[in-house]
Amino acid sequence: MNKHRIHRVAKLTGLSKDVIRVWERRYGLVQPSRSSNRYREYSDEDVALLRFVKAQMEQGSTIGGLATEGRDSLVARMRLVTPFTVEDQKPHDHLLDDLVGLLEPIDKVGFERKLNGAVAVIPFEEAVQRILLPLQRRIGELWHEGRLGIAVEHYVTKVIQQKLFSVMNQLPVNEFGPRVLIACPEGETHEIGAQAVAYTAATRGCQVYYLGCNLPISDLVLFCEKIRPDLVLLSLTEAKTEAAMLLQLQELEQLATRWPVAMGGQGARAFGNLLQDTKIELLDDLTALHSRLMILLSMRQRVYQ
Ligand code: B12
Repeated sequence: MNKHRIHRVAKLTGLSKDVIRVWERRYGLVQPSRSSNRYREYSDEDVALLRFVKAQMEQGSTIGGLATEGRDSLVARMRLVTPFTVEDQKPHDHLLDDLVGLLEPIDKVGFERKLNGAVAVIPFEEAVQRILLPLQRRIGELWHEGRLGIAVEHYVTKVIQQKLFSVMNQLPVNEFGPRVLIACPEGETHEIGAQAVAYTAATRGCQVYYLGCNLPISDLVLFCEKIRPDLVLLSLTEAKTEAAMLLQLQELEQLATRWPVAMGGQGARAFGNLLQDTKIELLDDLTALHSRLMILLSMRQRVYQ
């Protein structure tokens, strides 16, 4: 996860450096760690929390009241109400142009330095939306147009995947979180959509079982019997023929009689009409996923209260 110095936190939140320091001293909602040279270092969650506190105050809350509520409760509330904003999703087009320019001929050091530098200075969730997913689309399109070799495409795809996994692996495992299984059905080899879904579910406090791409439905069923998931999320990027989709839906309908199943991705959206008559939910995008996960999490909270 990224660490941000106070001047960047001020830029990202719209709060002055003085206000951030005073809130730390008086209210302790955000307690930055210190770098080896004693600079304050704030996590992505700290930045998100400060943004949330600022928004709450603009709607009439006081900092004293919010501080009394406490960090844990505020973080829980923040997760319930903060979906992706439009601003968070705007691709970083200039950066993408620069990155693509460093690929032919390949300049590994230049490419990774530029990408790492850009990802490190904004909250990671925003970097996923504005840099990593658009980069995957851009690179894929260049490959499809025959303007980029498969080896270079694979290199960039792996860099993107490593980033998503390394951040996911740093998240604490929430043993009480809902069990969410994520995969791409057999035949689907576009993986990044599923990974973005896994990352989103993990950051919302779910226990994520990520099974990757090309998973036969029969094996998915066997695995569900072992882990009894609270939700199965399937990602479909490629639109199959209608006949192939109908066959796959038949199998998935069986699964959906036992566990909640939802699908997303452009391949699933293309067959929204077929999904309408099934038990399988269609989730349009990551914002819809966020809302769906919030329902799941609030049901879970009620069970444990
Ligand atoms: C990147 C890409 C590739 C990469 C895949 C890298 C990888 N390992 O994943 C490479 C270059 C290898 C590739 C290859 C192929 N590709 Co390709 N590829 C693309 C491309 C450019 C982007 C797809 C993508 O990854 N998008 C990034 C994700 C993050 O965005 P997204 O798909 O929109 O997903 C978002 C939402 O839909 C949502 N979401 C996704 N899943 C889910 C699930 C849930 C539950 C929820 C809630 C949300 C959700 O979240 C995402 C983030 O917002 C598309 C064209 C395009 N511009 O879309 C073609 C495309 C998907 N590919 C296509 C094809 C045909 C292929 C090949 C089969 C071509 C071939 N003949 O060999 C191969 C085989 C696949 C493979 N992996 O080898 C076609 C599919 C056509 C169709 N019938 O639908 C497309 C549409 C290109 C085209 N215009 O023809 N491809």
